[in-house]
Amino acid sequence: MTTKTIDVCLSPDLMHLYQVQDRTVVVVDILRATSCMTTAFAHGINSIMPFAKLEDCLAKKTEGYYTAGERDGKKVEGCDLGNSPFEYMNPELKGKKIAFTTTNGTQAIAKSEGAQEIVIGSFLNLSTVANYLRQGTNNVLVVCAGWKGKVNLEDTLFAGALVELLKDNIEPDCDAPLMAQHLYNQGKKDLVGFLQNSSHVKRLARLNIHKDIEFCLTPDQYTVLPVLKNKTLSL
Ligand code: 3SL
Repeated sequence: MTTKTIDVCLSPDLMHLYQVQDRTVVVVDILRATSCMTTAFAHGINSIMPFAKLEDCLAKKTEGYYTAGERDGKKVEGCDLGNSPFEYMNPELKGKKIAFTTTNGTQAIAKSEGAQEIVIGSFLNLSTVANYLRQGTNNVLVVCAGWKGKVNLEDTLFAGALVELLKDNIEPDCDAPLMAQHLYNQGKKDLVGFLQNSSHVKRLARLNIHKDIEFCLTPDQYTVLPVLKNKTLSL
């Protein structure tokens, strides 16, 4: 039996370096898009349609979708929802469809198009993602959403957590997974503290959303695994 491999794309702008057609891609945007998506499904949302462009997202309103929009950390005017995981715990959203666009997370999903399979990862469903990848037959690529093409710590830490959890089953493909794994092992005892000087934590702290940061860095709150099929995420 050949050993499966795991690689990490540290920014969507590096996607041209990776072949995805035979891989399971895990898209991650810890702060906060994929954490919101995980939370939404755990609280009973029916489906999420991710959009790179705001206007495409807003157009879905006429088809009965709730719209969720974030740019530069702030809720987009005219959207029903922003990008705090706590908004997605609202029982009124149960069974509803959401059209979703964010600065980086939904762009990373768009750039992963063509993958054999796309799943959504966050610390909130970390073990569920790891178990799924362990049982699957595909090689894995973790796509970090980063920030406007730049690498960030929090998505890299999540990639490292996956590499660490899968180390007995899936082999690192290159140096990015090894680097991410080292980083995670350094920071795992106190992820919030480890990230205190990171650029996006500082950005979000200016918006006064420490609660979101702490929640998004809490492993294994949920067991859902959102999967993209026909441009729509569902369970
Ligand atoms: O860029 C994104 O996709 C967002 O998750 C960024 S923020 O956390 O809402 O600022």
